Amino acid sequence: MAEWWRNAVVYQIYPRSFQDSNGDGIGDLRGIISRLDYLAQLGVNAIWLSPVYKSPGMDNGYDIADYEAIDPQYGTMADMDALIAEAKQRHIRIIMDLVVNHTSDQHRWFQEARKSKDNPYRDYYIWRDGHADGSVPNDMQSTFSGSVWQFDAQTGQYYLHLFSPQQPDLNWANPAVRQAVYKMMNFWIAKGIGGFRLDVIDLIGKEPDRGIRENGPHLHEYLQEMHAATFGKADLMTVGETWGATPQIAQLYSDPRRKELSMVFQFEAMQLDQQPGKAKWDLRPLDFTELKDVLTKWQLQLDYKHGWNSLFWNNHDLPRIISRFGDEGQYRVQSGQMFAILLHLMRGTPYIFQGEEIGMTNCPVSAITEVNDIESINMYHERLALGYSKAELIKAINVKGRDNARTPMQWQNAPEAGFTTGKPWLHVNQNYRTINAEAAVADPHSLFATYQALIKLRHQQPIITEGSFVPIREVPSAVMAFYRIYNGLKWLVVANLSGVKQPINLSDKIDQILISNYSHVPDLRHGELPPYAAFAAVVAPGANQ
Ligand code: TEU
Ligand code: CA
Repeated sequence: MAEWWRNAVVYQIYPRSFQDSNGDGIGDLRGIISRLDYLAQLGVNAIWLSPVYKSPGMDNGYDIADYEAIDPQYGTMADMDALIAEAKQRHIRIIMDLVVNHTSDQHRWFQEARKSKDNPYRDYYIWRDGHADGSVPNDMQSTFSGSVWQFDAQTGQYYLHLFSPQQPDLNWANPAVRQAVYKMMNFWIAKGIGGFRLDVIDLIGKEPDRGIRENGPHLHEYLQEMHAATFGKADLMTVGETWGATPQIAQLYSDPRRKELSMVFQFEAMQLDQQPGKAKWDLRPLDFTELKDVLTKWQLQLDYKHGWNSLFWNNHDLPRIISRFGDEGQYRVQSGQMFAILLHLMRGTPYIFQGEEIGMTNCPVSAITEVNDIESINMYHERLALGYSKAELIKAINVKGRDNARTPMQWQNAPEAGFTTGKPWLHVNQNYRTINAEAAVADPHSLFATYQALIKLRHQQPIITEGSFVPIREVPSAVMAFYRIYNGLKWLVVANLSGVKQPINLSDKIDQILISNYSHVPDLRHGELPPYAAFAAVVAPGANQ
């Protein structure tokens, strides 16, 4: 299996917050181009670009009004072509965000569809009559609060929106919708892009009349059809966003014999700090054993001959990992390095979200007026009406809100962190004076240096991509340790997930340290791992037992 993406590292850019080039306070394509050398220095192989298409911006671009046009706030199609070309010169591929579960209500298809019941585009969306008393067709709830059904007075019917009312769901059961999407995908493939990240792709097979939202009965059929009609013949990487995947489901998507996707994002570990069966806002402390068990389960249960994992801690929807599961104070760098070493030495394709490589942290707010994200704002008002207190809601937003990941990239110790010469669309985290790319790049012991080393290691050592994963069970609950084994070579990876010292007692002998976030690696037999310590080492042959 020689596909390029198996030993690639992908960097996610949230364009709005990456680099502004014209002082309007909004990141743009020219800004990204100006930072490509930084990404080349980091060593990444691909950029997953969050949406830059024409959009009214209700959900920061995840509400698309025209899939084949660039939104003027991000630049022009010529800028987009330049980005693809400039990236290619640096051996970096551009992965486009494909948001086809829904469009914007400003998309021409929807504008047509809502005109009349017999409009040719009517069936591009999902319309239902209300009950005799006028009430909604059923009680399904939107991810962004409230009913999934929005009444449209013009034709007297409801349309389905799993997200905001400005994001009507496409009707994938309609072959014309599917063909229109494939045509659009081929438009982008012809431009020389490197692949697609498929937004909430597990929802396209929804059957609202049966209450089915994810993993609908025709989902995989649609993906196989898409594969054949679009990226199947090209050398592209595809990654589906699938909140509801189990390892068995992930296998269905990523088994090359089934001709669907390269891999999926699954979020099991990302749901460990919420109360089971409740919303992400219903907080619960992380249990290290659970985190370890989930990571291990995915490594062991996906059959690598016939499937592939993605690996990530962060994205534009998630709080920053250092603030979330690590320590944003005293051990900010060490905990960030521990998460990096742990993740990048597992099997699968790793993703880095902008700012993760310099250890950016959450950015708390004190009132709802400081919040931009539609999900947080809607939840706040919904729960306020249910009797929750403002203080507990702001707390939940500070722990889990999506703006945490979306504050502007911190480039240097300069006004607005060097992100813009104007007023940024979202506040800059004031810790930019110490946490910024310029400082990180200059420091050989920085988190940036760790990411750089890990990426280089992956590119040089096939054991990281190909080696088997063997968990080590005889370690304290806050320690995760495993071997990677390949062609007679054996690596040991050890990570202290906690902020307290942990004993270690392993019988291996170390030949060579590959990477470590402390200057000394403890004695394996009777040693002690300092807070958040992590290292990888080559195990001396035959020295075990
Ligand atoms: O996210 C999918 C999704 O379900 C999110 O709403 C998720 O539940 C939530 O953000 C967790 O905090 C994708 C995109 O990544 C997200 O940015 C979009 O808002 C959403 O789809 C709609 O397109
Ligand atoms: Ca701009």
